[in-house]
Amino acid sequence: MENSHNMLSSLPSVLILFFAAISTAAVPGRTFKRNTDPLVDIVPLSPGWTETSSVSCVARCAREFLTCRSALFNKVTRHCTPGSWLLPSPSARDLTQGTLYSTAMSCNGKAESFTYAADNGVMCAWLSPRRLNYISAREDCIANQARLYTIRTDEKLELLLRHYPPDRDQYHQDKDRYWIGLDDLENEGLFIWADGTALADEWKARVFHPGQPDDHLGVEDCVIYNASFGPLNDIPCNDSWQYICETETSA
Ligand SMILES: [Ca+2]
Ligand SMILES: [Ca+2]
Repeated sequence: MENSHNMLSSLPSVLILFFAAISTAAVPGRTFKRNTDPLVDIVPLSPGWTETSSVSCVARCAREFLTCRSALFNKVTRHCTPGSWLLPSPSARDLTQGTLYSTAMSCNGKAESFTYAADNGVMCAWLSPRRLNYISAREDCIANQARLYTIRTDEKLELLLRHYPPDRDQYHQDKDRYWIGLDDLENEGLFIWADGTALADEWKARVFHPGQPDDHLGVEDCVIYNASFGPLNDIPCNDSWQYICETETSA
C-alpha cells in the first residue's frame, strides 16, 4: 500500500520534470513563461520554500495561491518565491536572485498594461487600443469592472510618465493623447476624478499645462493625459482618443 501510494504521489513530479526541460510550466488555466525583463519586480505572496525545480516552484505557487501570477526560482539555493502580479521596478532587478517566471497574461489579459501597489493591494491599469469619446470610454472601463485612470498622487503620475513618456513632437502629430478619469461635466470649473473626489487646487496647478484647463470655446469638459503637453489638458468630450482604465486586480 505504502509503495503504491508513493508511486501515485510521485507521478506529478515526473510530469513536472518533463515540463522543466522547456522552461514553460502549464498549470490549469495559466501558463508561466520565463520573464527576462529586469525592470519588473515580483510581489511576494509568502517568504517561499525550497523546491526541486523551477516548474515545481511554479506549480506549487499556482496550487497554493489563487492569485499566483509569478514565481522566482533560484537555481543555486533552490529557493522558490511565489508572487502575484509583477510591479515595475525602479531600477534593474538583481538577476542573480533567480529566474523569474510569470503568466503570459497580465492585468486580466489586457495587452498594454501595468500594475502598481496601492493601500488595498496590487492595482492594474491598461491602455485601451480603441478610440472612444469620453463618455463611451468611461462606460467601457466600467463594463470591465474598472474606471478611467485617476492621477491623485505623484506615484500615479510617474507611472504614466514612465509608460507613456513625453515626445516633444507628438502633441502636434495628433496622437498619444489618452482619456483619464477627470472632468467638469457636472459643474463648469469643478473637476471631479473618476473615484468621485475633487481635484485639489495645488495639484491642478502641477499637473495641468500652464493656462489649462481653459474651457476653450466653452466646450472643454474632459481631460486627456498627453505627456508632452501638460501633461493634462481639458478638451471637448466628444473627441475620440484611446483611454486608460484602472482596476484592482483579481484572480
Ligand atoms: Ca469645462
Ligand atoms: Ca484646454
